[in-house]
Amino acid sequence: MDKINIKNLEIFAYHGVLPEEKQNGQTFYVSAVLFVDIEAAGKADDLSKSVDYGKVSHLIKSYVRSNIFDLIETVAQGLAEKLLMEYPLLRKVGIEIKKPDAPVGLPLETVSVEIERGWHTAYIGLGSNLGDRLQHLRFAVESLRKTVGCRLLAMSKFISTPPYGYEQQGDFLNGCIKIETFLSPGELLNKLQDLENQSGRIRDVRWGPRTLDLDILMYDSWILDTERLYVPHIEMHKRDFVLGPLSEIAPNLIHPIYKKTVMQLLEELKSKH
Ligand code: A4P
Ligand code: MG
Repeated sequence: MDKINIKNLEIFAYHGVLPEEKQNGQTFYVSAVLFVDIEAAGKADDLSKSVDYGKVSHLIKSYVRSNIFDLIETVAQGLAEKLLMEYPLLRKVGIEIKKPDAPVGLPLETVSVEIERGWHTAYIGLGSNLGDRLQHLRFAVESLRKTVGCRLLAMSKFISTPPYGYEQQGDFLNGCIKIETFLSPGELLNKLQDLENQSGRIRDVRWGPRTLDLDILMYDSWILDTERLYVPHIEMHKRDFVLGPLSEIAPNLIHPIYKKTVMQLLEELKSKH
């Protein structure tokens, strides 16, 4: 992807763990790599189709000066999030923060941190079969829409489905949404579990009744197999209540393990019934 570079912007600011760093301040050098598709701007000679590096530089300066953090890691993280939220055309941003006068007590040129953060596409499955089901699903969608670092891109219809797995329970209302997020999969799961808890969910029976269930179905085409998180969702290809709504908003999305589209997985599943 195309890039715009801002190199070694000099900013006097007050970040550091030691009290004297917060008191006296020191010079930081901030570099940013802005990943943005600039072909249209280049062809039309039109700044509104690109990201204005002048404005970005001023925003970086004001952010770095007006906050005081212990860690340059925190400065970099906050800055990356701020830029991604502020500039819709930015797909990804790289931030480097150098602190040449860091009080290390040894001769060195500089210490620095360097991070990259960007937007990812995720699909979330929603389910509820306790209480006001529609209200719970709406609450989840609206909360995610308002979450910093999440943008709602598409939403399926909500459908009523018979319980799968543990059958001694009421019908579910299911749906799914497509979001863009700069949260990592782990942070996104934290957010989803937080919303499940806010809806009053009590975890007792596995696959049992719940006010709100939010599962990460896909996260780009990443494959994750960790203690907390399995992505794509381990059961999604076996469930019509997932594939049905998903096929409505992403029929051609390819499952990175089975290498089949959502539509193909749904048709295969239907042919097994
Ligand atoms: N976890 C691992 N991978 C993921 C992921 N991709 N997304 C872990 C979300 N969580 C993931 O989940 C248990 C643990 O799974 C989490 O702590 C997380 O670290 P949970 O939500 O606490 O428990 P659960 O939902 O009872 O278990 P599970 O296995 O997630 O169940 P499912 O798959 O959510 O299925 N029938 C119909 N018709 N509609 C439904 O929506 N849902 C279920 C629950 C059963 N039957 C259903 C429906
Ligand atoms: Mg779940």
